Amino acid sequence: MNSKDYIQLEDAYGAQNYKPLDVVLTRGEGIWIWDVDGNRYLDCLSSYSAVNQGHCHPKIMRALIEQSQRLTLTSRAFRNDQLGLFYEELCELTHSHKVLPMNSGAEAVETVIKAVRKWGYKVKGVARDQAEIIVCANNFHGRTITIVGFSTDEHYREGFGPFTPGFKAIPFGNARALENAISSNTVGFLVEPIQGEAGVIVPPAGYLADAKKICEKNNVVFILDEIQTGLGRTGKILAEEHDHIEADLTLVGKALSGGFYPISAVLSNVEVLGVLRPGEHGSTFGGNPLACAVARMALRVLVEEGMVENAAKMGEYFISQLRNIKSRLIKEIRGRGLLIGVELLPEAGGARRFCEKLMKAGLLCKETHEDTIRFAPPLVIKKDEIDWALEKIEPVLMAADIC
Ligand code: IF1
Repeated sequence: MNSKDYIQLEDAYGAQNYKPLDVVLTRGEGIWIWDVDGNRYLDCLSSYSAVNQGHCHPKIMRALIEQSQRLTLTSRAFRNDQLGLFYEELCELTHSHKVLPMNSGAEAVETVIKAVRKWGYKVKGVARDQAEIIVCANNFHGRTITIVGFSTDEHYREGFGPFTPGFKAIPFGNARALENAISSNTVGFLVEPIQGEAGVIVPPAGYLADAKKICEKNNVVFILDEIQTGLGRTGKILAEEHDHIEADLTLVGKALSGGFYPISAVLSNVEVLGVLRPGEHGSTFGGNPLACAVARMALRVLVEEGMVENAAKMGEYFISQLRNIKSRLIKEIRGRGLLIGVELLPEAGGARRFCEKLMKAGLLCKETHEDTIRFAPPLVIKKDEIDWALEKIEPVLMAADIC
């Protein structure tokens, strides 16, 4: 079978909830992935930052295989020998005190919504069913009904109502707007340190620190969604470190397993998670031994192999070199570490075509919000590999004929 055969099969049987590039991948190693026709590509998406450690990292693979031959799932009706060690190692790395493990990023977001509402009623004294959570315009926190209900992007909401009440959206990056939006019913402020899906929108310096101060002053829980920005992506373990702050609650996922297995977690620096009593929240697979064993190794290689420092160094280099490309199509280049967005001017006709051209040149990336190309390679990328990528990117961005 060749690519065309696989595509036909997928289209014949699959729901059409994605419009993927027509590349059929079959093998991955580090920053490289191969399609079924033997073509090699540099992965500049890292599965939206779930493969920070590089594809099929041998040590994480070994941890998966070894644990899968011992014990995979016990349910939380019983304990297992991986969970406590995972908690301890994750808390040490992120300066957290409590962990609640889940599976997908959206489940971690739903968990934090439940916990912070319950904290509002039990601790802050908000009247029953009146709790309010502030979010930012152009947010992306997942795809459940509650989460898309507080999205400001019609594309994610259309046809899925009615939605969950109790959310208020404010402009991203504006601390004053946060202060003005807080009421006596406000229990939490949920925000991404950098808005990934919105187009790699980096807030003004000090915004997160100001937001944290405003939350502290108003007894509001400050929640950072680091599912995409966390675990080294921006050149720090957590993106909050750029503002020298610690969120009250932090969400991690994606690269928590290096792309081997769905695992996410809610990390707490205050006793918000303490309001959840036995039986009030959970999931079948949350905190299973296989996920925990994989996550423990994924975190270990991230640190032991210097991936976070590499992301900082290589990200700085990648951004500086992109900024040297004198293409009249580029509106702005944004990012931190290896989370980079190249926004094109409207006259470029949308970023998708550039991603298709880059695919033909051997580089896989993804457009976001029409005009922005996201570059987010695995954190193990080396300088000469970035140079290789730039040799493909420059001609595509300089090509006048693409318009
Ligand atoms: C898709 C992008 C989309 C996230 C943040 C929570 C979640 C995500 C900051 C939910 C997930 C993924 C979902 C995936 C594509 C990708 C994505 F933002 F990364 F680009 F969709 F907008 N918080 N983002 O980025 O985590 O439940 O997916 O594990 O849905 O196609 P999840």
